[in-house]
Amino acid sequence: MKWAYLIIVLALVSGCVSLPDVKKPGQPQPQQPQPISDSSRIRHDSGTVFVDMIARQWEFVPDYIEVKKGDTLRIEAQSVDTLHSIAIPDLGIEKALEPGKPAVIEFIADREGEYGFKSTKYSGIGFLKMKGKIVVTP
Ligand SMILES: [Cu+2]
Repeated sequence: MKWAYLIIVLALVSGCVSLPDVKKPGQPQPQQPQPISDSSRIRHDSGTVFVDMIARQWEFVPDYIEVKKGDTLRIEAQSVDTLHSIAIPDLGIEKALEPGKPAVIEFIADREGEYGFKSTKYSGIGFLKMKGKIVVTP
């Protein structure tokens, strides 16, 4: 019996097993992630548009990017929670976004139009909402 007790204690201490998180009434709820301003993550610099993008359940921030035809678009994307991806089907681009492993997408926006992007990895119930748009203006 002592051994069984010791094993349970070790499992709890090591984090293999966790006790259910008991919510006490009156305790503050955990904070939701704050929305991050889109424009703060987009920087224009002499013909290149730099985008510092995050992917999370279940959105891209920013989810709307406008560039001028001829601009170079450089997107550095990273997941802040679980496995996502960023795919731009019309451009044949797809990159997996593993947490902690940023991916870079860079291309010259040489055709006007709208290019949708999305996550193609199932990342939970809301993953179909993970969409955005790149607009290339004249
Ligand atoms: Cu996703």
